[in-house]
Amino acid sequence: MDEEELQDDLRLFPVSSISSKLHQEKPEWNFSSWDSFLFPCGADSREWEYFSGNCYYFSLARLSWERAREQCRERRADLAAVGSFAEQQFLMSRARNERFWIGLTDRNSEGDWEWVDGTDYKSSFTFWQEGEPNDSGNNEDCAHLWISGKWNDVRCTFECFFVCERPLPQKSPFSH
Ligand SMILES: [Ca+2]
Ligand SMILES: [Ca+2]
Repeated sequence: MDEEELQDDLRLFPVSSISSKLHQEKPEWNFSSWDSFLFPCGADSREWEYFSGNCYYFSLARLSWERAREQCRERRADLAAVGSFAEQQFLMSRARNERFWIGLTDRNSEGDWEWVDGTDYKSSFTFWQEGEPNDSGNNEDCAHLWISGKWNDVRCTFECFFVCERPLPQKSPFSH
């Protein structure tokens, strides 16, 4: 509504009537609703960040890829699967050139990269650093974000930060 319409509304509905109207609607717009609106990933877990239908957790601790994945699963999530450049941009804006594990590995079969969420690797977005993945020392099977957010493979026992991802909770007003 523009300013003129707003003025009209204020004339039609004196403040007292608006305030009583708000009061009546309280059950619909209670604190819990506002929390879901302001914190779609959960008001009680504000370390989770929302982006495009998913919630992301950026770890403060460094762990091996396997331990990192366990930590994500304990949070009802999994290591992040990067499905688009938009998602990549979001992740790199937070990773800030630090190493963060993502849910991409070729542990099962050398050179056959697999996303933990089942996304088909061969037909999907990739963002490897130039010259990577290089399986250095024949022992690099887990992928992480690095300089400028580009991906590198490193040994899975290396300890670095990690990013978990989970779909937005169903109860949120943003989900359909
Ligand atoms: Ca490898
Ligand atoms: Ca490498």
